[in-house]
Amino acid sequence: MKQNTSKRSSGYLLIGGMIGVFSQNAWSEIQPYNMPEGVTEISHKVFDLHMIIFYITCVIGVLVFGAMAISLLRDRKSKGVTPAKFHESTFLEFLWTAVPFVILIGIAIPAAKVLIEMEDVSDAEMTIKVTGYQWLWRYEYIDHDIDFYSVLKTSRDEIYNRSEKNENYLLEVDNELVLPTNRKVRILLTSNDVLHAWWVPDLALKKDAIPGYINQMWTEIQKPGIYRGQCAELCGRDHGFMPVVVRALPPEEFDAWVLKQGNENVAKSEGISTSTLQSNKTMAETKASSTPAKKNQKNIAAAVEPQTITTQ
Ligand SMILES: [Cu+2]
Repeated sequence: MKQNTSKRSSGYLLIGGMIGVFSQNAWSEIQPYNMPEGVTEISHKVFDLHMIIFYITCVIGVLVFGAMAISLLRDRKSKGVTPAKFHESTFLEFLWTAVPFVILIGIAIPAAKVLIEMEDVSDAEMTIKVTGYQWLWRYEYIDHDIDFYSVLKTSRDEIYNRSEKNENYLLEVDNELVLPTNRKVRILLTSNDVLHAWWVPDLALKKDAIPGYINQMWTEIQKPGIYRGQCAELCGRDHGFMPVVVRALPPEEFDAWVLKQGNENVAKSEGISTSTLQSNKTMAETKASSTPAKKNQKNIAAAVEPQTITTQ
């Protein structure tokens, strides 16, 4: 009996040691594969929730599979163990209903708090309307009269392996969504054709863009930088070719950018809205052509900003 206890405690020590070594050395290696912590208060909260729930599931996993392993080894038939005979144990039934219920409530309370906070778009300092198109995004700065389209910048040569793929392959656009840091920005989200989803992991923002319906979300970025995302709703052939790129600038730089854009973009966008629709039509018509993607890329790019085509 004494031997058994010492065996058991050395086993616990081994497991504890393994967990300790793992958490110190491997954590930094695993982190890139984990959910990003992000650059907003909400994204940090989402990350913390994710980790808490991950640890809870780890503990449950260890307990359940540990109990199974122990009983498989210790109480096996070959050892002459006779099964316990109990039926309709009220206490056990109460226990295995109550314990998961308590765990779920324990998870639901902090999760609901974060969800409510995520949905609270009140007191936003500025509003941006995002519209999904097959296969590009349109950004309208409601308070600043800025309006532009954002199209994939990766060249078709890279896509078809005719040239080396760059670091931001399929995650780069001609016109980035420029946002200020430390300002609450409300984002209205809709679509012009099919379901899309606007997703930027570092901002913990991901919502469907639904035609005929306006979704809303908000963000307040804490750190200047470039944050990349993608369309996250299968929206047709070029679903993988409509990335989202957000450039977060400090407030002063953002204000300077707004001044610079000014009326120039308003004038530009008025000419674009009809030509983009035409280009989408052309895209559908050219589906059967031999290099449709290349042709379509040209069409969209031409519609958006003829002078910036350098990708072909
Ligand atoms: Cu899409």
